[in-house]
Amino acid sequence: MLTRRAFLQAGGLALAGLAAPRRGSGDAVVEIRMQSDPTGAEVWFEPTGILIERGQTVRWVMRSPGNPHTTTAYHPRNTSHSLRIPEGAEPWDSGFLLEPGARFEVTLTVQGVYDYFCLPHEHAGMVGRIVVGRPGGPGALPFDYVTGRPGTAGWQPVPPAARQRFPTVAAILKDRVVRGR
Ligand SMILES: [Cu+2]
Repeated sequence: MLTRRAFLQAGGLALAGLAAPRRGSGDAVVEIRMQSDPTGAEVWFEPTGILIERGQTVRWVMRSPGNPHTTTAYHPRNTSHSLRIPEGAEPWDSGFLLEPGARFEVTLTVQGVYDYFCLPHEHAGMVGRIVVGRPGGPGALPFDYVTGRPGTAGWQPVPPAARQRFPTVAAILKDRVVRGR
């Protein structure tokens, strides 16, 4: 199950965006920044790939003035996108985060691979991948696994520009944190 939490109090267990969660830190919050370069031409999640433990909370934080972003799970309930989170997990969609410092959190309790995107920037390759515990589920399958599969008619394929930007599951398992830039 996945829950949307109220903001945690300042001074809590937030880790710096690039700090890898340590073993046994199952209650720590992992931060992912939504970034853009000064011109707004480049947009990305930082880090883009991360390995966490079951039950950890992920917090996306807006760091991109004037360039709104979302964090949105690959799931048919989110504008008919392909399913790329575990079958037993709830999809999330933050809606637009506008102001620097705006944030959105989910707690991920189902093991597997979670792929997500930014709604306005999916075609610019603004996507990310989270592995919770051990990899598995639809997010661990190739992007074209939906082809010809019953029940997937109408699902939007992951666009080519986005496919190139996902870190591999192997890289996430090896490094725990994969930078976007
Ligand atoms: Cu974006």
